[in-house]
This record gives sequence, C-alpha cells and structure tokens, in this order.
Amino acid sequence: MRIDVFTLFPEWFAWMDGVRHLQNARRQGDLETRFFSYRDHTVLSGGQVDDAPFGGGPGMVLRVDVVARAFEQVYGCDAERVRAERSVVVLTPRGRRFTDAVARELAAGPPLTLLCGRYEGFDERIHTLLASDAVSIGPYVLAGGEIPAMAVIDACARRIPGALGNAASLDAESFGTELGGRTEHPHYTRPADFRGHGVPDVLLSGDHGAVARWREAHLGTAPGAELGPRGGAC
Ligand code: 6GU
Repeated sequence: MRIDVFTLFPEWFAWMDGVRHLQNARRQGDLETRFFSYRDHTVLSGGQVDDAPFGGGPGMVLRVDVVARAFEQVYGCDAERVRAERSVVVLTPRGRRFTDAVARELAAGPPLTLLCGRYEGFDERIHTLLASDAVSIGPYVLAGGEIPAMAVIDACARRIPGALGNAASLDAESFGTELGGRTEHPHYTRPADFRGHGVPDVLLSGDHGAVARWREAHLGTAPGAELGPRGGAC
C-alpha cells in the first residue's frame, strides 16, 4: 500500500513511525507513507496556500493552484492526471462516511493520496478537477483533515497481511465479515475477580462450545448496543 498525505503539518504524522502495526507493514515492504507540505510547493509569497472566499464570508479556502502545483512537483505529471492512477481522497466533513467497508475498499484500491485542509475548506475545483473521492470520519467538524487522515491510514494499513500480530484477529473483530458487520463480544482477562466483580462463569468453564455460544449471543447488534457512558448500552 502506498499512501501520500498532503498537509500543512507533515510533522504531525511523525508519531505514526512508532506505531507497531504500521512498522510491521512497513518492514514487510507492504506499506509506504509519504508526507508533503503544501507550503513547500506554493509559489505565493510567504508560503501562502489559502485565500479569502469569493463572495465574502469568514475563513480561508485552500487554493486549487497550490494543490495542482504540489501534485505536479511530486508526481511529475499534469495534476489532473494524478487521479487516473491513484485514489485522490479529500478529507472533509462533506465527504462520504468512512466505514470499515470504505477502509477495505481504499486498502484494496490504487495508491492513495490524502488531501488535508484547514480553514473553511477546499476550493471546489480541488474536488471537481483533482480529487476522485471525499471522506468524512463522522458527523462533527474538526479543525482540519489531519486526524481523519491518520484514522484512514490506521484503518487501511492494519488490513495489510502481517500488520497485526494475529491475522485471524482481522475477520473476527468488530465490523469484520465473520461477524456480519456486528461489533465484538466483551472480553475478559485476569484477574478473574476484581474487587468483587467477577467474570461470566462460562468463560472459565473450558467448554469451547459454550464459550462460542456465549460470545455469539453477546455480539453487538448496532445500533443501540454500542458501549456508551459508564460502559452501558446507549
Ligand atoms: Cl474528514 N475533516 C474535518 N475537518 N472535519 C471532519 C472530518 C473531516 N470528518 C469529520 N469531521
């Protein structure tokens, strides 16, 4: 998997170098991440990358010419041709919702280019001329696309074989195919008694069939079964 991120803050992503499943994927040669700063590619004075919206209004808008020039310098081809070879995904609250199915789709597709914005948003021509997709990680507004980009990288990269210690954990986990899109059952480990709070007897019984039935019966059946405040269903 090859993932390029364009951002004003490439250094924010440095912590991802230390993340175990990303390290595993990188070491196997199945993951390559690169981070580019729009500012390194702008020709505008003072490293400017944004501008006031036509028609007025608050905030600033990421300029299409800045993104186009960054693409041309990084990919060495016409900016509008990049999306023929890669999935060019804008991170924006206007995008389609990022789900496990979208993660699987992106992980299985062409190399990824993730575009992070700050400010009010992206010039619309970034969407229409340069991008091929737009993704949002949820119904709330963040100050920029960097945290969503990290979520996309994490969710996609852990699907690379060998990224996780135990490959089986991929399918049996929440939202995986084996669970039919449901969330995982609860887990328990030692101590069996924590301040008077025990563990379901069946999990200590050694009866694998009974354990499997208990887990099946305790799968999440969203919506409504998610963990919420104080660990209860909400
Ligand atoms: Cl992808 N970007 C921003 N700025 N806010 C968001 C988001 C993305 N997804 C949810 N909120």
